[in-house]
Amino acid sequence: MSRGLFITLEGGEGAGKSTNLVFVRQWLQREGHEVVVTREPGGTELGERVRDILLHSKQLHIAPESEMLLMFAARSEHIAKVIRPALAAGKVVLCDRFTDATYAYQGGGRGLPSERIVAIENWVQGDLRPDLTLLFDIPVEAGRERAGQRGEPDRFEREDNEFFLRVRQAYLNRAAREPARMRVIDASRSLEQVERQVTAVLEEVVRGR
Ligand code: Z5A
Repeated sequence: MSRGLFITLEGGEGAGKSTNLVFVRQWLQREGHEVVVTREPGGTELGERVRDILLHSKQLHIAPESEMLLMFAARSEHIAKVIRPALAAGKVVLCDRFTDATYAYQGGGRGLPSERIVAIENWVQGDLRPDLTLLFDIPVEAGRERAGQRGEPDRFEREDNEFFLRVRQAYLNRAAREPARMRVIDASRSLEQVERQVTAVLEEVVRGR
């Protein structure tokens, strides 16, 4: 393999990304791939600090434009230090959220025009795009119910249902425009049924390469 494979996991709150990330990693390792697991915002020292600001600054009002630029600042570091080196070494990069989340949350959720996101995406990423994105889709209420069983909500989790409905729609719109890359998984099903859908996609896309 001359270049590794870049796989991202996306979805609304409580959709099961973190749960399924473990399943995807194990599937890839059984297939003989070397896997680098990472996340956004985060994945580097700078990225994790930015994540802390973005998720846990309870009193700080952050303008949507600043929020988007912070996501891309963290991403730029992540691409340079983690993602590109791993791909160049032929590894599989498995990333919990990437730029589709910016289109969904800062675009759909916060209402920033997608042309601005496109411009910064092109500048920061050059030609780097995920090879495969698994979109874990679940109705907002059901996802929030699953997520709500955890501790105190972060800055995003405190948003209302309308915000998350826009996020979900933005994700689904992107998947409809790029069906080959972005595969929608019905995450409202049982874990076993979700894993079956994920396996089918991995067999088709990863084994098929
Ligand atoms: N963000 C952004 O705004 N812009 C960007 O560009 C980027 C990110 C990159 C951090 O994300 C926040 O950053 C995110 C968007 C923003 N904010 N939000 N909301 P995160 O990924 O770290 O946090 P999260 O979205 O809150 O993830 P999450 O709520 O942990 O969701 P999840 O990982 O998809 O869910 P989970 O932890 O795997 O599962 C939730 C629970 O459901 C858990 O108890 C599971 O055991 C259970 N579960 C999972 N699957 C099932 C099934 N199939 N049946 C029953 N129960 C299940």
